[in-house]
Amino acid sequence: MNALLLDISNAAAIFGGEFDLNQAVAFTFFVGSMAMMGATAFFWLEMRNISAKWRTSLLVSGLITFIAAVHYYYMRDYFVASGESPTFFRYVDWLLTVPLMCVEFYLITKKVGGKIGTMWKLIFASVVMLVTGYIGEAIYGAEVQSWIWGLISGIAYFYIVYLVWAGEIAQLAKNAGGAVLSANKALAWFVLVGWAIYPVGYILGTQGGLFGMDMGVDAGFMDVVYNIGDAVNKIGFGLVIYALAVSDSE
Ligand SMILES: *C/C=C(C)/C=C/C=C(C)/C=C/C1=C(C)CCCC1(C)C
Repeated sequence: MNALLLDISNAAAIFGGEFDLNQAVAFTFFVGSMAMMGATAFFWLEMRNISAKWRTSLLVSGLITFIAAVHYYYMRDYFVASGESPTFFRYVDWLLTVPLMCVEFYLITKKVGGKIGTMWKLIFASVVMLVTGYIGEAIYGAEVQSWIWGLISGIAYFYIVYLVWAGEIAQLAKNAGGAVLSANKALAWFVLVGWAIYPVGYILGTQGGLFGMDMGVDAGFMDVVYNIGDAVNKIGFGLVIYALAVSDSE
């Protein structure tokens, strides 16, 4: 409750004109947590209104936002207590939620012949992307070689982009046509555009992120960008799947 009051007074301070970046950051963690919780309730409660074959997809959508809601709750506390970016928690959150987003691609194409091996390729690439990104940001962030870790991470990212835009996932969606094809298109846009904010953030916010050049962007500012990006990516992703499930349940 104290936390809530603090956030409400933060909001008042932000909208009242005395802008304070730290308060804005804490506030976006708080709103992020609430938005993810609300989305979770929505996805799970809607499971009974759609045809049985789409329920697992909606369950996973809710798991993604639920895991994020819990992490956001902790990240807000960590940030308020230490004044530092909760990089570790953010990566733990991503390490759980991004592979689940990969599972979603498998689940929507499974009904048209999608293979479990494709799911593992996506999951493996996402783990490589995140582990190398974490090493580059948290361990070598202040050093020149952080851009090399960022590059390896970026290659894994583009492999995921390839799989969903032109590779196996895209082929399956094309064969399926109709609602699955359009849902895959929308999800692929999320991966290409929505997910791109993270490498951009890495380049701007990590000291050695761009070939060793320090772009000097404030970590707090990056937190706000990530918080907005996460909400759009995780809730938006789930809503695309919800729309597919509804259109295919009629
Ligand atoms: C809900 C959270 C999501 C969708 C997080 C996605 C994160 C990424 C796509 C991160 C990618 C990175 C690179 C491609 C290079 C630099 C390091 C990362 C980890 C920021």
